[in-house]
Amino acid sequence: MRKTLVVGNWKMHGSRPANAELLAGILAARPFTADVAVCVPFPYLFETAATLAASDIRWGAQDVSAHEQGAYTGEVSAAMLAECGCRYALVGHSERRAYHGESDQLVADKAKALLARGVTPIVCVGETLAERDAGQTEDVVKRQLAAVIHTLAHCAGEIVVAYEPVWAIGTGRTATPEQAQAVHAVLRAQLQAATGHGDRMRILYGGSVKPDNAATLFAMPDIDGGLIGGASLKAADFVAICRAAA
Ligand code: G2H
Repeated sequence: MRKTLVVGNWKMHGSRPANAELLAGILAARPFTADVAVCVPFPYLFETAATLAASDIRWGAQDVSAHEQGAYTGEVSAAMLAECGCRYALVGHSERRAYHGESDQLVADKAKALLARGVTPIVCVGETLAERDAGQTEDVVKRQLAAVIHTLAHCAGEIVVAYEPVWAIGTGRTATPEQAQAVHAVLRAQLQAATGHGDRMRILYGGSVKPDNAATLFAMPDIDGGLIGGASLKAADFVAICRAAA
């Protein structure tokens, strides 16, 4: 009942020639049974849109401002992302939380700004290694998600959640399917209790997903796809992950 979603997060990688090659490789591999999208750096959004517009591959951004418009130098608004045809935007990626001091509330406000413009937020949550070792995983991810649920209480529209344990990001160390499933089940129960339709909301796993571990992760009952960083930069790897979705 929940269609698998695989999203590439290019982070701060790419160039016009490299992007063209990567997108051509993805397009050539269609059709996919999963929904597929790529979240690209802002300057590449329009060109990505032009490349993908005639296909069923969607595109999105990696961040957004919580403000609607105004004197916010360097920021990009949700309305601008909508103009670029973005279907998705990431909010609260751990690299934004860690390097840019983003709070739970700011992440929630960004998600709200996106929904107001018809862009689906992919809300990232996840614990650090120290938090996991201290037995705080559940408390941390529930706190992060609670801010979003509270802020979006009366907003209509789809949200996607991505569980990304910080200790598994770009480290080559993936959460086991069982570790990830346990957290996903907690998040789904929280979504269900708050909205009544958590069973219809997609919860992605992110953190060193590769072609050789994607299928076992996606087979878990509450893992509805993946947010893919490093392995989304090579068409063959990303395509293999997209195909791992049953
Ligand atoms: C987690 C993930 C994508 P990677 O940040 O968001 O990156 O797959 O490189 O761990």
